[in-house]
Formats: sequence, structure tokens, C-alpha cells
Amino acid sequence: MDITAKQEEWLQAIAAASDGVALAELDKRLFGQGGEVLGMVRSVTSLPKEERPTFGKAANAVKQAVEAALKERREGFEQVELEKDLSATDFDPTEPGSKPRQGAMHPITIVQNELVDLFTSMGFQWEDGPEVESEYYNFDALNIPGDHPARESQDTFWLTDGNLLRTHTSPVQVRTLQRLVKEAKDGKAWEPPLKVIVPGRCFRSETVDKTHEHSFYQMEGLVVDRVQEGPDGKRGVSTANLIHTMKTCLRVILERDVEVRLRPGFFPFVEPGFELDVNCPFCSGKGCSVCKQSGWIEILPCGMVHPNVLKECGLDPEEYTGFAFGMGLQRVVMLRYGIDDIRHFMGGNLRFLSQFPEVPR
Ligand code: FA5
Repeated sequence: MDITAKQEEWLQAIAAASDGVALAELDKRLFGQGGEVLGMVRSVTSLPKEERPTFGKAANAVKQAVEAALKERREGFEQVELEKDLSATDFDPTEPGSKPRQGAMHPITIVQNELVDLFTSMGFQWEDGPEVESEYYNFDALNIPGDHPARESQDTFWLTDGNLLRTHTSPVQVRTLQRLVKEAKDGKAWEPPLKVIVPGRCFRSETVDKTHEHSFYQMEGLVVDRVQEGPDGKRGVSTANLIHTMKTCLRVILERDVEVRLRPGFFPFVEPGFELDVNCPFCSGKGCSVCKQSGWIEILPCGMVHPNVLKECGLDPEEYTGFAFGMGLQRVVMLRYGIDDIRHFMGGNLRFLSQFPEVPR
């Protein structure tokens, strides 16, 4: 085979191709299955041994020349097509592209993450509980029987199967303690103190206004320890432990030194129960419209775990004591960022939601 003549023939055919389609056809004819160029390269096997190296080298050079010519023409046709496309529309390739919108953390998630980091650094563990809860765990086990007036302040959404959407994260106190007591009975040792936090969503059938939502977030905290014999008598978990934990938490979250005060508050599952107030961050306690001139802002309810709750969980209140708190997360986020209406959180307004920079963790 005169491969120089063949090369000439193929290069001329490539040069004569009228458009991209004709060139693709030619490509197939030369390099497709049974293609002419590949046939030429493979024909080396039919030659006497001594001729093969020279022919093989020459055939490869022809193959490369034909491939290069095909490539060059293909790119030429592509460029023409592109230019045709561009001139057919008013597309401006020099215009800057549209930037993909970057998401941001929701402010409740930011503060919840910070609180989880803080409490885990103090030895607390994260516990979860169901949002669809039984009447027993949401109320009865927490010392709120069916006829108790405290049920009225936590009206909720009932399901047709008798369950309800939980009104608070407190049911997880009972679930966790009962689980540990059961595990202890089954031989798995439980080493007090128990220190848990329970972040989660709660629901109430309430009229929505500036400070109330039907769905909102709480973070429950529970510490239970065995009463110990000390030099001056028996010592259990105390209100002082509760105040110290709360002050530490609020100082970190509100990013300043805080003063707190306790007022009596009634919750059937704690005794004594408190409302914990913090000195107003907007006026540093001097009195302003946010704190209604009092200098204090109510921030979270808390108290010492009620003996009836401990008994319900299978613990002897003479042997175990504890404290619990139930922080409304939205309330803390509102104080932290100076937000005046709780409805912003679920409003889906991106201008509101994109304002909260996440502190690197
Ligand atoms: C409780 O839910 C108790 N379980 C808290 C508790 C836990 C007390 C442990 C003692 C020991 P309360 O109903 O006050 O308490 O709700 C706690 C917090 O949740 C409130 O201070 C408030 O910040 C938030 N909260 C309650 N209802 C709503 C609502 N409808 N919308 C937004 N936040 C709410």
C-alpha cells in the first residue's frame, strides 16, 4: 500500500468536508469500525517481519497526521457554530454570571449549637424525645394529673389516637430517668450524677403574638445526683448549683456578665419552682421599655426536681435530688440579638434570616 498517497487522499477529503456533519461521517469512515486508517495500521501484521518496523512507524505518522487534521477542522466548525449561536441571540458572554445564593444558619440553630457546645463542655449529654408524646409523659408523670389546673396553661394539639404534640421538653426528664433505672435493674450500672440537656421543638394551642408561637423551641436541662454524707450532714444537688449553672450559661450566650434573680414560680414537677430573671441587657438594669422599667427580664423557669417525679421514675427522693430548667430558645435568641417579634423566626423572610453570622465553632 502506498501510504503517502493514501495520506494525501485522506487529508484532501478532510479539507473538502463542507460542514461538521460531513466531517463526522468522514471520521467514522476513517477511524470507525473497519475504518480505512485503522485498517492501514493493522495491515502491518500481514507484512514480512523485516518490513514491519519501517511500515509501522510510517503508518503511525500518517494516522497522527490525519487525526490532527480532523481535530483542527472539527474545532473550526465548532467555532463557526458557536459564533452563529451567539449572533443569533443577544447573549453577552462578557456579562458577569449570577452568583448562587449562599445559605445561612438559622439564628435558633446558631444559639442552640452554642448552648449544646457549652453544656457538653460542662459534662452534660444530649437526650432526645418524641415530639408526638403520650398524655402520661407530657402531664401525668410530671405530677400534672388530668384535673390539674396547670394543664390549662399548656393547651395543645391532640391526635385522634389519644397522643398529643408535646407542650414542653420536660417529658424527656422522665423518659431518661426511667430508662436509666430500668437499665440499672437489668444490671447495667448507672453512675450518678446524671446531667442532660434536651433541645427540641414544642407545640401549644396558643394565639400567636409578638412573644408566643404555636411551635417553638425549648432546651430542657436536668441534673440528678445521689445524696451524699458530708462533714455537716447530708448534701444533695442544691439551688446554688442551679444558679451557678444558669449564670455560666447566660454569661456565654448573652456575651456579657449577668446578674440573675429567682422569683417563686409554680410548676407541678419542681419544688421549689422559680422564674429566673436576668438583668436587662438593653439598659443594663436601669429600666427601659423592653424590661418595662423593672431592670429585669424573665428568662427561664427552673426548680428542684419534685419528689413525686423522682418516685414516678423509680428513685427514692431521700436518696436522690436534682434540679431542672426549661429554657425557651426563641426568648434567648431574641435577647441575644435584640429581636422584638418572635414571628420573624418562622416568617421565611430571607432579609431577616441572612443577618446572623455564625460564630466559628
Ligand atoms: C415549661 O414549659 C416548663 N416545662 C419549664 C420547666 C422545666 C420548669 C423544668 C421547671 C423545670 P413554660 O410554660 O413557662 O414552662 O415554658 C418555658 C419557656 O418556653 C418560656 O419561658 C418561654 O420562653 C417558652 N415558651 C413557652 N410557651 C411559648 C410559646 N407559645 N411561644 C414561644 N415560647 C414559648
